[in-house]
Amino acid sequence: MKHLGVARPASQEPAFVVSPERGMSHHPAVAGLPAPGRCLVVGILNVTPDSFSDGGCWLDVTAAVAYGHELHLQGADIVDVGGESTRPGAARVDVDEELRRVLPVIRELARTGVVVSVDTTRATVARAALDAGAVVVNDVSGGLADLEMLAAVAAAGVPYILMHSRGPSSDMQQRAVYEDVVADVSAELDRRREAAHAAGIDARRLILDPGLGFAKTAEHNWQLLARLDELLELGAPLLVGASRKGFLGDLLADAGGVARGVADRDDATTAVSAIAAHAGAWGVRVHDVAATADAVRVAAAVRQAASTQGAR
Ligand code: PMM
Repeated sequence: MKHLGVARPASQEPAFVVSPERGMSHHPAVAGLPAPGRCLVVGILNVTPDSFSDGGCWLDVTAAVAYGHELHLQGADIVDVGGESTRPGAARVDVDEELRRVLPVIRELARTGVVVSVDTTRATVARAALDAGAVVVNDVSGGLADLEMLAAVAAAGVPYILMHSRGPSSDMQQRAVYEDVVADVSAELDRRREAAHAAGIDARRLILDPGLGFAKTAEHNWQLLARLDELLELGAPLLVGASRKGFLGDLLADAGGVARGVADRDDATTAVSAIAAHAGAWGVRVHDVAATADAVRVAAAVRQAASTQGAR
């Protein structure tokens, strides 16, 4: 069941960090973004007609802004606004249309104090979104779709979410071939990170994301989740985006093998988020913010208890 929570003021956040000596790292901080000492909740707001889960829901600016505020009140640390669907097979949207969709929403959310990221692969859209008040660029292409992207982010000096993918959504699943998916994704992320550094993006502002579902089969996604510790060895804050994705639908298929519908994958998503947060992820990108806000606090409490093991 959905519920409307009220965002906790910063003063009530558990002000702890986990001892790295006990094998768990501190929750990493990213310069310029909230650092509550737990995994961050990134709420998804797709202003698109065709995203796989919430496509068509928030095309109206007023409705989209109201929903962004709802996500914020439910506990989203960041609201991620996107104007182009990245579902497998999706066609590209015109740049003017992408701008028309996201800018008014970003402007109003930012004006009212919401921390906003823009989910785009285009430098033009990133620049305009930052001008409108966004403070993070989330690029599912990791800088590969638009060769101006890394320089644009470097010039703006804002945090950059660099996600692993292997080319456009239109045919990405054909490229889901790996020797060892975790080692290969780590190596490819590392190379893109080098490119980001070379372009002038500060390491303190770089977040890496394994890109669940992007050129990955269900088994690849499970391997990446099972071995998040190896991805964390890259030494960068890690964002995990499993929300409502197909591999969860497959996992929860009915007796006839029919995948669970997107609207009924939130509990499984929350379970993934708890696991990722416990493993030390910097953030999780989700549709169901209220449940996730609770889950990341549970994970933080367990990490905290682990760090004080033996305390009387
Ligand atoms: N997934 C989608 C879109 N943007 N961004 C990041 N950083 N990581 C993701 O896993 C990711 C993303 C696709 O999901 P959606 O259509 O529900 O937004």
